[in-house]
Amino acid sequence: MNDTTSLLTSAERQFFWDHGFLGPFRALPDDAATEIAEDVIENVIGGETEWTGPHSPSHCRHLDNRMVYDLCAAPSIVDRMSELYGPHLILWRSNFWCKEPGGAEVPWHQDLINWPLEPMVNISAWLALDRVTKENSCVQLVPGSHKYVFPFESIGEGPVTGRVDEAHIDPDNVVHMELEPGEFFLFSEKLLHRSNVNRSQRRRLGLSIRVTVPFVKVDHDQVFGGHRNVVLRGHDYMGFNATQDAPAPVWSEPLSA
Ligand SMILES: O=C(O)CCC(=O)C(=O)O
Repeated sequence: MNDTTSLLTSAERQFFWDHGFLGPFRALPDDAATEIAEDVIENVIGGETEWTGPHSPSHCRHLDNRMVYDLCAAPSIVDRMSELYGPHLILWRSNFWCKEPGGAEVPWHQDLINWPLEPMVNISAWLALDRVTKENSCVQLVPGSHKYVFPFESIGEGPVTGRVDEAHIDPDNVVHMELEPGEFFLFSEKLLHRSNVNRSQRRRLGLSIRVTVPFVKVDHDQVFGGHRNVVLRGHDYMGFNATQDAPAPVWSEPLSA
């Protein structure tokens, strides 16, 4: 890796490998993120849609909405992912996480437990579109937990299907990932994380962006019937997954910080 053109220092790359997360970094300006948040609420997860995938309308909207795809493809995010996972990156999933005041807890979990990837290789970005603090339930995470797979209890078919018991977590080793609109952090599919009940009067909107590499086989039917990957960077040099193009552009400029 040529450090003169890298966004990440070698110390930051080492931090990611040691701790399973990295950030925050900025993907887009604060005011642009705030404007996009309203667009997402009104037109993506709140608007009319023919999208009937699971967890519709919050899940995998990069497949049918260019604005969502552009968020997933923000160079600040993809460049950093590429410095950790290489030049060929595959976008296979995305989820909006909108918590209105009073919105429910997301329990401690590791993302890998129900993901149809073989082998299990994924890097996620959690991008804040609202200001995210402890009060409105920022993501909490356990540094270093990505080195283990924890036992879990099944909790159903929601966006999170398994809960890891709090007994496995040292409360003194929990990081609260507070973010300004437009900021994101990166994390591994094995990192233990959760979020609290939203005890504030402020909404909390974020987007999780899930990215793998071409040698990982995705069981598309387990994501949903008709699911496809989108090549985010480089090319799909294996070619054994189904892919589609990104939705047609509506903006002339890529998002930048
Ligand atoms: O935003 C949340 O509350 C949970 C996020 C999460 O579990 C994830 O992005 O994997």
